[in-house]
Amino acid sequence: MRIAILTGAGISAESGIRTFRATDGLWEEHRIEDVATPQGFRRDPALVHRFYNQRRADAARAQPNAAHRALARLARHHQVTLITQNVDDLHERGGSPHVIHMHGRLLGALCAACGHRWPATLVMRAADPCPGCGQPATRPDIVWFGEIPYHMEDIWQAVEDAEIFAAIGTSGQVYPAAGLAQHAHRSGAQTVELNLTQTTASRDFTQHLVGPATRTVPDWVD
Ligand code: BV8
Repeated sequence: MRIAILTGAGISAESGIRTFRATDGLWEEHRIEDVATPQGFRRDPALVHRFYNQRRADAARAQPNAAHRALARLARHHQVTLITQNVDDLHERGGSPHVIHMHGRLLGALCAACGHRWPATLVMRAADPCPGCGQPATRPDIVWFGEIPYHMEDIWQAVEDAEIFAAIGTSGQVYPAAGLAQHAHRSGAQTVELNLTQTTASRDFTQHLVGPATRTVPDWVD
């Protein structure tokens, strides 16, 4: 079977990583414009680095859960394209061999001046010189609002080719990720949503598995 899977913050919630749009979510405490846009970074790079340094520390302490591990098992028996909006590395640590990080990675650094990429250190500062060009223009390798998500051609293609499309733990509020279910549906895939609740994107799915990811994902996989 060719299976395309899109994961969001909900799959890492039970590993102790905060989601974005819950009442105790990250966007309740931080304004998107301040910490997750290129304009915010230009205005106050130190604030943005503090936000991501904290998130890097939180992710380093978290452990993959039963849902991450179940998706790794699925890939042993099927042709799985695992697309995540998450910037943590819990899919990799849960055993998934190939993960497409469409919104970037906490473990990556990017030079805002020349585009060079290198592994992030736990604590980063904008004044850190780029190993490529030497400019003090270090930023997290994260796709912010208004920027183009990574690997979009491969993602659209995998979703179009999939026989099954599953979205796990995502609210379906951020595009283009939120448009993938409809694309899969129109391309003839069976579409399944795994979430704690119904979402604004639920109408794009033919099947709904409601409950915490650590229960619904292993049930669905095994
Ligand atoms: C782009 C940084 C052009 C990473 C993130 C006006 C109208 C329409 C669109 C736009 C518009 N204005 C701007 C846009 C475009 C914009 C957008 O969609 N805005 C929305 C808000 C309207 N999009 C962009 O700017 C994107 N770029 O469009 O470029 C383009 C693109 C392609 C081709 C050409 C041009 C860039 C988007 C990237 C944004 N980056 N953040 C970071 O710091 O982490 S987005 C942010 O939201 C997160 O990164 C995350 O990846 C993303 C999605 O959130 P979710 O993962 O879904 O998390 P959320 O909290 O919302 O939901 C959690 C879900 O889990 C809930 O449903 C909950 O019920 C569930 N859950 C909780 N616990 C569990 C659970 N489920 C199961 N088990 C549990 N235990």
